[in-house]
Amino acid sequence: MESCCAVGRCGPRRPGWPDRPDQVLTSVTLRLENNSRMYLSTTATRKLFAWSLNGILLSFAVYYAFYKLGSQTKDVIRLDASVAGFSYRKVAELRRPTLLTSTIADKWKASTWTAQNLHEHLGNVSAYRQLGDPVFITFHDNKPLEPFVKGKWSDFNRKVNVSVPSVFSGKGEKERKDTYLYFSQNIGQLKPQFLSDVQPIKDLVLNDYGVQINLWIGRQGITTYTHYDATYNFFVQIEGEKRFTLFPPSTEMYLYPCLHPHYGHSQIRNLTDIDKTKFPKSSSDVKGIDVVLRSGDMLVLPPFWYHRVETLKSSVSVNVWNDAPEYLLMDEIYRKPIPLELDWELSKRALMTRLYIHMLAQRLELVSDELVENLFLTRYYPLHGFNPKDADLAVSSLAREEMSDICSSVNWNEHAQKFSGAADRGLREIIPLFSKIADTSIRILLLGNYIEHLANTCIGTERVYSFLEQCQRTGLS
Ligand SMILES: O=C(O)CCC(=O)C(=O)O
Repeated sequence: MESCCAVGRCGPRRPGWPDRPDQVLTSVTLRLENNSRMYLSTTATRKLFAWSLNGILLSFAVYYAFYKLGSQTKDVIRLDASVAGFSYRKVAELRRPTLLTSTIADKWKASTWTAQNLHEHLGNVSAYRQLGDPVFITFHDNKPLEPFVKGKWSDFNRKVNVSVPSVFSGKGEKERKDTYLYFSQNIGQLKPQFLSDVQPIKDLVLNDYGVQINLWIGRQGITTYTHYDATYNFFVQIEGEKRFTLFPPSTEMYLYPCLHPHYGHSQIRNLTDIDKTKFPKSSSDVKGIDVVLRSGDMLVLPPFWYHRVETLKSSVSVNVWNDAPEYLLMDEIYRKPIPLELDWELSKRALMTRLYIHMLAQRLELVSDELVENLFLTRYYPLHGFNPKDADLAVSSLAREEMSDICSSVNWNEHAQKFSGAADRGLREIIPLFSKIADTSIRILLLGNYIEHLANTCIGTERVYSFLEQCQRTGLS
């Protein structure tokens, strides 16, 4: 059976951007400084960078500088991007959040965008609207909602047609003070002029696939909730101010399941005062790194870093997403066949899936029981098991009985002997791909997504919760 990609994969999906300029690589010459005024940019160092064309030496120096600065300050690293030979790619590939000034975006016509001139060029825009709540979690348009979720799309997203000044004033179709409007759109879908206003851009285009440029317009108070993206992100503040709060991929964020419209986002609403009964694996607060972006600043945000973004002053921003290599790897993994047949009876499919997950974890030197327990307790339990009366998920009692019967009646050893050959053939295809994901936290995150995908594809959306619940209750080994 070929696996399909019904489940959200490595992070909020991005539609492709059709017109991509070619990329050009430049050698690296950097001037580094950080908030606390610790300079690496002594004259000697700069001369060394400027004179030397030795890539290895330069890379070593840059790595060393990031290591030194990163270990001595909690602040994000700051660099001046105007130095000759500066490379956006090198900085992005170091995967450390970095704030750049004097960037290529200073040359954009877009750097002169204001609410007024954008209004003249854009006319009315289709903005997301929320009443009473400035925190935006999803930006989806009319995607079919999985049967797994109790809500309707209207609970998650509403859009209204408004002018740019209305987006800033919050006065959309209703004159309510607590109306929050947020405009976020792929620039490729706007008039061609918008793309020409963000030229030159080739230095920010790292791949010849999966690149998207977006425009964000919103008023003070609007907040994009904590989530990760499977993309390198060059985020340019054109007007106003935004505060990014950043968390490394190793942070336990209690993500929404992949089948939930909020997937890729944290379920924890208040990271500074965490409810330990609902989210027991967290410490009582999770401290992020705050970075304030002002007009002309560019944040280089690495893939899989969690970020929460608050608009401090009414804001216009443009960003460039480039799919991370992990995104491509997962694409390849999701296309590999899963070694079972969909016309097998349910119990056989469930047992095979369970065995497959167990062997997959083992081959990646992880303890399968811990992996599945963690997946269930962090993504699923808080949404349903914690408070079934107020639950967000549609979990049927029939599915729970079915899964409980299957898992309690089986002789695992006999089953494992029978199917391990087939499982082994499937795993030989995907283990080398998972092994290429160097960062352990990212690998475990994406493995969790893949396990959800296996359960969804092989056993059915409405049984995913009960399947994982039973696996964590009975264990897999
Ligand atoms: O600016 C925002 O509100 C959100 C930006 C964001 O999440 C991103 O660029 O990935």
